[in-house]
Amino acid sequence: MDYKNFIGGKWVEAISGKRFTKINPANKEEIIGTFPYSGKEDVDKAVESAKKAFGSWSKVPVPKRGEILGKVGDILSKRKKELAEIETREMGKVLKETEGDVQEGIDTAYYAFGEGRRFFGETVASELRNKVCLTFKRPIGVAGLIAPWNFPMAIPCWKVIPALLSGNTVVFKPSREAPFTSTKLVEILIEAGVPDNVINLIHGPGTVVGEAMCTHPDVGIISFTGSVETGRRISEIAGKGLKRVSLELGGKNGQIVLNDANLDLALEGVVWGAFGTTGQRCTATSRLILEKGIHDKFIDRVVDRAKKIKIGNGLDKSNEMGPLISEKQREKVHKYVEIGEKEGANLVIGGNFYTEGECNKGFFYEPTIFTNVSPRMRIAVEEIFGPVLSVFKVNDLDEAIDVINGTNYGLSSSIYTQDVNKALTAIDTIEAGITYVNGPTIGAECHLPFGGVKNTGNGHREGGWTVYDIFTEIQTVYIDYSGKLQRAQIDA
Ligand code: UN1
Repeated sequence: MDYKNFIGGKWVEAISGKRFTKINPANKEEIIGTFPYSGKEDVDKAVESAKKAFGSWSKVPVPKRGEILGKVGDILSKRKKELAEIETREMGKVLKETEGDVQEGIDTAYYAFGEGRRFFGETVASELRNKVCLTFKRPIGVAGLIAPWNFPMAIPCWKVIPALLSGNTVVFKPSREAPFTSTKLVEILIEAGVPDNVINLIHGPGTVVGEAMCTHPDVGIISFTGSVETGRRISEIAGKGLKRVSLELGGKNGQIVLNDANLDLALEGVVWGAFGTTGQRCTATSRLILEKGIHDKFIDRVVDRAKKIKIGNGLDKSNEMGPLISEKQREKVHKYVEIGEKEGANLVIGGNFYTEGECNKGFFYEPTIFTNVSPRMRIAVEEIFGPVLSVFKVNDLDEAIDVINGTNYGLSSSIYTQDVNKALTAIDTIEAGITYVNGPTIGAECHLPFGGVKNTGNGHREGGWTVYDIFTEIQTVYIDYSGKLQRAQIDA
C-alpha cells in the first residue's frame, strides 16, 4: 500500500514523487507500506498550510479545542487493539506494550480535554492602586514536531495534542521507522474534527525534512525526541532563527539495589526496565548498580530470569521481547557488545543475534548482561538502545550515587531500598529528571513532567502541565483603572 503526506487538507505525494519502503522488523519480507520521501519544497507547502490556518484555529475557544482532542481519545480507545497490532507490525514491540503505548496516547488526549477547561493564567497584585495585573497563555504559531519510532503513538500524541490545544497549528514529521502509526493518528485527528491545514503530516528523512522545518522562518517552535547528535544539530540551526526548541535526547539510566532491598521486587523491576521494548526506550534500564552484599546472589537471579525471556514476533502473546528496529541498530548493539568484551567486562549471557525458527527473518537479539563493568568503560556511559545491561558492584550508597551520576545523561533513575533515609538521600543527590523509588526506570505517566538533565535535554519538560509552557507564550497584561498616569517604581 502506498501512503501519502497530509498537507493543506489533502493526502498528497511528495513533489519529487520519491518514496521509501517500511518493513516489519520481526520479518523483513513483510512490507508495511511505502511513504513519500519528501523534500524541502514539501516542507514549504506544509508550513504555508499551517500558517494559513493559525488565525482561525488560535481563535477557537480553548475548551472547544479540548473537546476535539477529547474525541481523539474516544477514537483511540475504540480502536486500541487494532492500532496496537499496527504498531507491533511496524516497530516490533510486543502487543502488551503497544497497547500501553496507545493507552498513553488516550491518557494524553483526555488530559488535554480537561486542560482545555483550566487553561490558567495568573493574577497578581500591582504595586500601584487601582491597577490589576494578569497573564494569558498564547499560542506560538506553527509548531514543527519531530517524533521518534519507539513510542509511535504515545510520543506523537505528547507533542501534537498539547501543541493543538494551545492553539498552534502543526507540521508533524514522524520517524521513517514509524510512518504508518503516524498516518493512522493523523486520520484520527481529522475524524475527530481538527480542521484542514491545522494538522500537516510530512514523511521523509530528518536530514532534509527536519532541517527544512528547523530553518523555516515561519516555524516558531521545534519539539524533538531522539539522539544527542541530532538534538545538537537542531539546537544549532533552529537557535540561529531564535526559535523555541524543546529536546529530549535519551539516557543511560541506572537502577540501584541496596543490601536491604526487597529483591523479588528489584528483580521484576530490572527485567522489565532493561529488556522491555528490547531496551529501546530512552528510559530503559541500561545500568544495574548493586551493593556488594547482594551482588552475587542477585546477579544469579537476574541471569536466570533473563535466560527465560521468550523472544519472538510481538504479535504472538506468549512472547515477551520483540526484535530491534533495524539491521543497522542490531549491528550497533553488537558492536557495543564487542567493545564491552574488549574493555574487559564479563559477558555473562547473550551477546548474539537471536535466529531461532522464524526469528531468522527479523532483527532479534539476545538479552545480554555484562558484569564487572567499571564506570569509565564505554558500555558504562554510552547509550546503546538495545537489550544490554551493564552491572556494577559498589561498596555503599555513596559509591552507587557516584556511579549513577557518572554519565553525561540524566533522564531516569531508580533505587530499591526499604530504608527511607537512604531513599531520600538518593532523591536529593541523583542527577536525573525522573527518580523512582522501588520501581524500575520506565513507566512515566502522561500527566507528570517528563525529561532530563545534562545532555538528556535542554531544560524543558514535555508531559503533564509543563508541556503547556513549551507550546505557549506568556502575555502579561496591566490594566489601570485609576484614571491618571501612575508611574511604576516612581509614584508611591
Ligand atoms: C521513552 O523512553 O522513549 O516511561 C519514552 C516510559 C514511557 C515513555 C518512555 N511511558 O517508559
